[in-house]
Amino acid sequence: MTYQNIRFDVQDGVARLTLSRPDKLNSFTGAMHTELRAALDTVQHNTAIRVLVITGAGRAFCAGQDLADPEMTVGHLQPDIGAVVEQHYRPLILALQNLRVPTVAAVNGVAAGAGCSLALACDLVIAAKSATFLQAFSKIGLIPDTGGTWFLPQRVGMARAMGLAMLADKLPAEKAEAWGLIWQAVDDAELTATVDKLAAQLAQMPTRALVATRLAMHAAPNHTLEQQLNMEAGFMRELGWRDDFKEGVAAFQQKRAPKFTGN
Ligand code: T3D
Repeated sequence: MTYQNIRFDVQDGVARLTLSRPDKLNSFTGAMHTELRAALDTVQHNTAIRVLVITGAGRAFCAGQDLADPEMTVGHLQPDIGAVVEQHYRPLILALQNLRVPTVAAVNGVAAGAGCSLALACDLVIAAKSATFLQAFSKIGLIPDTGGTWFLPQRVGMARAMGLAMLADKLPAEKAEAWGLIWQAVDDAELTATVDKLAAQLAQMPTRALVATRLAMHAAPNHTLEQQLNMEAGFMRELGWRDDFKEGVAAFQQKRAPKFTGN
């Protein structure tokens, strides 16, 4: 597929997806969603890929839904926003949640609305210190979608999630780090190097274990302790048969660095 609204490249096991409508702060259009789906499908099926990095072109990460995109409305007089969410945003977040590789959001600038939710749907969020996180939804009479009502309270607790969602104040990256919304805020000039190093590290790690960690962590809030212990046992059983477990133990015993393959 030829991409017009994103850039997508793969190198050394790292897939980089750049939202690329910088003049509109990389806001989502129907065309961009189509391209995102294609890129995520490539990541899911190309076993050479071991990590996905998502970032934005220009000064923003993503300003959420393009509020001027006619393609995103279903029906002309009364747009069915629920249908837009079901057709575009729901599949996007489920694809990320079920992706077979770890994901990193490199938040280079403002992440607003569904753009903020997109970042929070990634396993690790690294932001430039000048970046901000904005639950823009209440300003236009909507609720945090694209998983926002799920990710926000899990990451920062109910009091902060409610404050962010209702008041729609911009949260600076350093405060987002202090609140546990994101993993790390770094100097703007350090963002690319920090993310490149992290991505290279993740690409050498036992991929299946990282993804099982994501799935188990996110399942926990809806499980009893016993259910969670059962889930952990199931993942441990599956991972214990894998090459990467054998390699990890062998490397430990032979006092050498492991060479994980993601299998
Ligand atoms: O179908 C559905 O609606 C369902 C899905 C909903 C999910 C959602 O994401 S709802 C939330 C949508 N997003 C927003 O409400 C955010 C709107 N944008 C802003 O609040 C601000 O732009 C920012 C806080 C993100 C950044 O502010 P600032 O001052 O740095 O930039 P700016 O001047 O406002 O924007 C620069 C340009 O980008 C400007 O275009 P222009 O005037 O230079 O031609 C602006 O219109 C454009 N832009 C920014 N955000 C959007 C956008 N254009 C379309 N849609 C946007 N979301």
